[in-house]
Amino acid sequence: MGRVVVVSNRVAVPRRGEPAAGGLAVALKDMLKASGGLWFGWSGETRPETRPETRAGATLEPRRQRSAGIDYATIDLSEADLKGFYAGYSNNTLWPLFHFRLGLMEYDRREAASYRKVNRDFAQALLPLLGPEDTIWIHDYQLIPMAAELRALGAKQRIGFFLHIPFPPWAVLSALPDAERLLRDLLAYDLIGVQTRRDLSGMLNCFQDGLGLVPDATGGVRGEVAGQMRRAQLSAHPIGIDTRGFATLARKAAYGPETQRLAASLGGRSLIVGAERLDYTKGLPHRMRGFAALLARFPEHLNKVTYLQVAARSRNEVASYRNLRRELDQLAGRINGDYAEFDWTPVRYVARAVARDTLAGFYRAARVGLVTPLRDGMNLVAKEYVAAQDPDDPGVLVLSSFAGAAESMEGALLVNPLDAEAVAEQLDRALKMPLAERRERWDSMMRGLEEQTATRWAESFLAELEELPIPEQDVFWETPARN
Ligand code: GDG
Repeated sequence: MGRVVVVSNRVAVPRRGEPAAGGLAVALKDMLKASGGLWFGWSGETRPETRPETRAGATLEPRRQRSAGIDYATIDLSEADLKGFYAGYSNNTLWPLFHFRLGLMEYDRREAASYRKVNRDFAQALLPLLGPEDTIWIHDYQLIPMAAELRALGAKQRIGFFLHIPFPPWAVLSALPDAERLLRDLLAYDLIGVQTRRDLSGMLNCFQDGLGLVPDATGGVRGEVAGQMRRAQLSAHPIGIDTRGFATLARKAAYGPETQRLAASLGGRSLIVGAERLDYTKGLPHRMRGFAALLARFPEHLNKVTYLQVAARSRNEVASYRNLRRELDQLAGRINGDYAEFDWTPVRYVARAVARDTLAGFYRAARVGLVTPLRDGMNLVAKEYVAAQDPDDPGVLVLSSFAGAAESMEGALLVNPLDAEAVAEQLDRALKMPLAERRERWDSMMRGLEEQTATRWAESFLAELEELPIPEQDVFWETPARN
């Protein structure tokens, strides 16, 4: 039996004294520990351009570390790579495109070349660390071409890919000048996992309309990549959280000093909570306008409700993120200017991250979780909010129908985040919802979350990958003489 080798753009090697990581990292680490696996990716550090390994054609030597039973191998990126591959093509081209935001997408051929170069660097650095029986699991939009690069170098192992963000249909994807190449890159994987049925249909539509590949009866597509005919299986594997662990964290945090201070400061008012990275896909300005519409249309909530928005700063190197920050600063200021009383501030806007347990306590203290992204692969905040509730007196989740989570969280009040009046109506409904209905809705969502955990997600993806028929090339790996 080989190991599982996880590849992700960022690898967070745990340092002593650091707080416990989020559910996804925990699930992956448990799985890696069990398989004696390896985690490979970018260290988060940059290296000077003058170092010899920065020269074209030179293979990067990964830094090896072992921590808590897991092997880590990381490489540094140059400043130029960081700009072209990461800030440029990954976050300023693919991220807006995959979230259906064509107006924000920028394209630059040099950045596209940098994206490909870094994927090749990753493949070259990983290849010598691989054994023939290993199963490789590559994550997310930054690394789509990595399997094609590994195949071009001769890798025959099973390689799976999981996309954490949405996948748009061809009508949207075709705006990308490299769209066909990117689709072809995907064919180098044995299994492509997406979050939802909606993403799956987007991807199948792209293969069909973009490459003319008709999916077979079991949801696979067959096509040529790196000089080989390959078949990629496509399937939806919705990600979950460590539901029990998060519920425990929230229960404990409720007695912690931060949650106690928050509760005392509310003066008996209901709390609406939102928490995410400060990202334009999360619909923060629309959400603030929805909250303002609640105060305008339903004056009975004036001085009775407080909206706390935690917005952890993110990707400050990209201009659209800096613009968003300015817009939110203004909006929060204006809503408070319009509606505040000398003893009540309707919007509390915190533009930085809070500790994970503090956040869990805040979720539990909130009567409403307001999660209204304009597009989202899944959205774990929605799941965490539900897991954090007090079963005897649970709050209500108001959720965007454009979050992947909406496919499986039927107990939420679904809303189109672009319609401020609709957000206001659902907030009003949530704030007035009787206990019996809150319990019923919460029970149904919590049952789903207990089944669909992060661990189950990782297990089901890997089980499907490992059950796929071994491609013929694997035989050649064992006996290269036959080639
Ligand atoms: C991508 C996809 C998909 C937020 N604020 C703070 C904080 N958070 C934590 C949340 C949650 C995580 O960050 C955010 O996860 P999401 O799933 O909501 O969103 P993305 O970061 O965009 O993740 C997404 C996910 O991948 C997994 O596949 O669901 O659709 O876009 O865990 O709690 N954590 C702390 N302080 C904060 O202020 N400590």
